[in-house]
Amino acid sequence: MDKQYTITAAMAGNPNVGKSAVFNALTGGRQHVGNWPGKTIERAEGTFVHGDQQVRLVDLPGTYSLAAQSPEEVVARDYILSGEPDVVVNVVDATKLERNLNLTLQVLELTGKAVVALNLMDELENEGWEVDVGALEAALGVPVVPTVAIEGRGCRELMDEIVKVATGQRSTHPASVDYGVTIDGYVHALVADLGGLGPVSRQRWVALRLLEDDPEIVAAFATGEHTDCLGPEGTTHIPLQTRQAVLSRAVRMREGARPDARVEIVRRRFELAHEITHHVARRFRPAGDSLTERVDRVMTHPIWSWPIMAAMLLVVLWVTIQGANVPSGMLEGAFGWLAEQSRGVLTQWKAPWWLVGPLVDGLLVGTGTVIAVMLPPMVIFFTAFNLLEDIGFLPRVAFNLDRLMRVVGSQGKHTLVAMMSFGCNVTGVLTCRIIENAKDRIIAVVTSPLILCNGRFGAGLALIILFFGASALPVTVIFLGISVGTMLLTTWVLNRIFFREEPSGFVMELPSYRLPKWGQVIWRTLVHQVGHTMGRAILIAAPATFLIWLLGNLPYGAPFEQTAIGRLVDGLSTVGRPLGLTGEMLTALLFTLPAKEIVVSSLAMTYGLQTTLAESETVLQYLARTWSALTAFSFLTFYMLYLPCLVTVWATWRETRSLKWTLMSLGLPLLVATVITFIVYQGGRLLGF
Ligand SMILES: Nc1nc2c(ncn2[C@@H]2O[C@H](COP(=O)(O)OP(=O)(O)OP(=O)(O)O)[C@@H](O)[C@H]2O)c(=O)[nH]1
Ligand SMILES: [Mg+2]
Repeated sequence: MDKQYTITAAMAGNPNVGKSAVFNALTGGRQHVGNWPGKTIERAEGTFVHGDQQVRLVDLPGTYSLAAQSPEEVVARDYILSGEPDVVVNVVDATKLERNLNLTLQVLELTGKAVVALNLMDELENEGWEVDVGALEAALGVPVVPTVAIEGRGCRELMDEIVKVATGQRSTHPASVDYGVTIDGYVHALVADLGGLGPVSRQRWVALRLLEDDPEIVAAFATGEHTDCLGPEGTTHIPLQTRQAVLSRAVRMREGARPDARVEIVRRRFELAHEITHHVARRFRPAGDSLTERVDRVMTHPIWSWPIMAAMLLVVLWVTIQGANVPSGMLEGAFGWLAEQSRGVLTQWKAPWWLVGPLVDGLLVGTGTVIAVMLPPMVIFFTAFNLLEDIGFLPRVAFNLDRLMRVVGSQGKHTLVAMMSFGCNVTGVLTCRIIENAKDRIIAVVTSPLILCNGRFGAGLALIILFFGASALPVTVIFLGISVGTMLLTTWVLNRIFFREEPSGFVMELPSYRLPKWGQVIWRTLVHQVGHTMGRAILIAAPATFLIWLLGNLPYGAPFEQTAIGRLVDGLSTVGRPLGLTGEMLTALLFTLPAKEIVVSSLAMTYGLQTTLAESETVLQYLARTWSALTAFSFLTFYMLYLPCLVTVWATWRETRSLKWTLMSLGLPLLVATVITFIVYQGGRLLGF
């Protein structure tokens, strides 16, 4: 049967209430779920079948309101208003009902085709509260389904209500806010003027927004500019004169209104949310000081938070470094054995040199080395990191990082971008969208690549462990410091030199601490981080190492210096000398541009082509033996900071559409890398390292 998506449902709700968790539970999707607000930045789609209905579900970014103040709010509201969704699934955090209902009431003002998923019911109970679901349903006039998204509780019922509301089998009577006689009078008058503009509920909504001086709607009326919120046709079918007449009438009303119309609209809505909550929620166990509050007194303390965060970081890194050694050694042994066996077999079969070389020395040894040195530390580090994310530590780190960002003249949303960039610079660059101020956005985009992403950190950590052994822990901390430090410094410099505008503020909510969900943690670690990074390391490394091998062996039989790689190494060695970098290192870094993860195998190749190794020694072991600490440190400094990977460059271009800024996002990290490596190397030499 040709399956058609008969129903489209959109998720809406405050940040961090479990929208993506509900989405995943309903669709079997794998959207990022974690304990901090602001994870979902783009629309994501999934489907499920319920009875004989196909439902297309759209996950949206979280938003506290539907006022067009920030881009996330606009994404959510434009989509709800675009006319595409047949029903809105409003996910509500039951433990913060009053604040969440403020959004619910705004949604109901837009559409009566809504279902409320009252999520986090388990936490509500733990906190000693209960909600009378029937009474809430009666007060809101739309179905309310209690859910525990992470356990899949309430999903069937939710699907049921989604389908019923969308198909009209269940009629709704959405609650509406009583704005008082004055404002209601204005709204009525404006609705009469707005006759041609879609259904009455939409007219009423537009009238209220005009009274609130909503920038998007006002612009649409003033200039005829298209906006999804006014439906597919926008205002184009209303003559300009009529539009402007409506607008000036609304302005007159707004200016004449006492009390202020904008304040009154918000106040009345809050009042209703408060009333409903008061009516339906009841505490059944006396309040204690919550654990979250007690822990946060220390975690967000201006002084104590720093040593505690440092201690947590040190513990995670220590466990990673200590734990990685044994499995790394075992894997290395296993791959070494495999390579020897394969070489033996291939030689026995009289396979030609051009097959044995790339297959065994390139592919097998290369891939084996990458897996052996990178896999163990990454699995341990990311498991620990994801546990901290699930418990809810990231927003606290962001909260403290925000203090530093303020010092350098950036703050708020840039902090969130920086947090995202730690995962992946591409995501970081995409997150910059939420920054409204164009100049702040550019600064955030071009400084993102200075932050160590998963890939660079994974590969870098493996190399640090290899080169620094017992001192790996302090060295790792220094590199994290260099990364964050250079990001803060360049932000400060850019803020000082180029731009002098007020940065945008941002409120990041500190969610309650939660017990980690192991399934979620393991999935994110293995698939999103380790799988993704190792996948790139192996998939891109294979052709890259093959290419290096080929270019390093042609013409066949020629001495290394006369091959293409040999010439490249020779040429680059002069360039790298002041930074303590050899031609081999720079050649390897050149081949590492597509994906930072492949540095390990590129390095093994550029050195492996020409080095005579001791008995049963791998190239990396050889490097660890022959490189001085200063050489290794200089190389890693340059590697961690130099150019962003190609995907990040592409994302930067897509987001800025500006050649200048794309080049800047290449040039800035390169400049910073060169300067810092120069200081490190020359300083180290002066100090006698
Ligand atoms: N205990 C409990 N935790 C939940 C429940 N639903 C979600 N969570 C947790 O709440 C946190 C937030 O969930 P998400 O699904 O990422 O929230 P979101 O609304 O999509 O967040 P943003 O995309 O950042 O706006 C995660 O740590 C989830 O594991 C629930 O019903 N019970
Ligand atoms: Mg989400």
